[in-house]
Amino acid sequence: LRLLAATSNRGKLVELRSLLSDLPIEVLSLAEVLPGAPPVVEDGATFLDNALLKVRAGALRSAMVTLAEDSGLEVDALDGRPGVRSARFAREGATDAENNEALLAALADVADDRRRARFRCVMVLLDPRSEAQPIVTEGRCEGWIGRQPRGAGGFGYDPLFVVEGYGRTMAELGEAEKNLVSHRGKAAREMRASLEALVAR
Ligand code: ITT
Repeated sequence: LRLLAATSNRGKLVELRSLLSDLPIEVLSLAEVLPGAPPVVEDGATFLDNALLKVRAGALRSAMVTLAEDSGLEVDALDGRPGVRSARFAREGATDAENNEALLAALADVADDRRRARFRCVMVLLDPRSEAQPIVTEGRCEGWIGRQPRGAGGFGYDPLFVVEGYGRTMAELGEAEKNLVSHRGKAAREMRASLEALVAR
């Protein structure tokens, strides 16, 4: 099965390829399938809204089975922010380093026991060759926000996100370990049966 992974985020693409590597699926990137396509305006209010915007745009333009996901970090002390704005918390087009800095600044006065947070990932699969509705799965990973970045793995807020029960940041886990505990890993495993059904179709 040829699958379009409708994401412009390099870190997500690497993880999606790894998570699906034991299935007979060729994961193609937006850059490979739709070079030069304009970015999708992600103005939805929820992770699901944005994931649907991305999967529908990808499937419409490519006519391929398409997988998209919208994800982000919810910090309790910030009433769930940055949430759907995680990629642009510091500013539009921010780098991961800028976002991490902005998050540390926003939490500077928040005590250690009030820094609880979670990563969420809403994943959507759409087969434009059928009338079927998009299939939606979700994964979450609980943890808290540290005081300084630690670790060199992963991407985004990984160096600041201390995984519940691990005492290490997401960036201190290896790729396989991150996949086992991450929001994206959980959403992808929940999507497996649907992907296998499409492979068999
Ligand atoms: P696409 O929309 O093209 O997929 P994006 O980076 O804009 O790429 P999102 O709008 O879903 O994707 O924003 C997700 C942001 O949430 C991402 O840029 C990171 O800042 C953060 N994030 C999501 N998953 C993460 C993870 O596994 N580790 C660290 N940060 C993550």
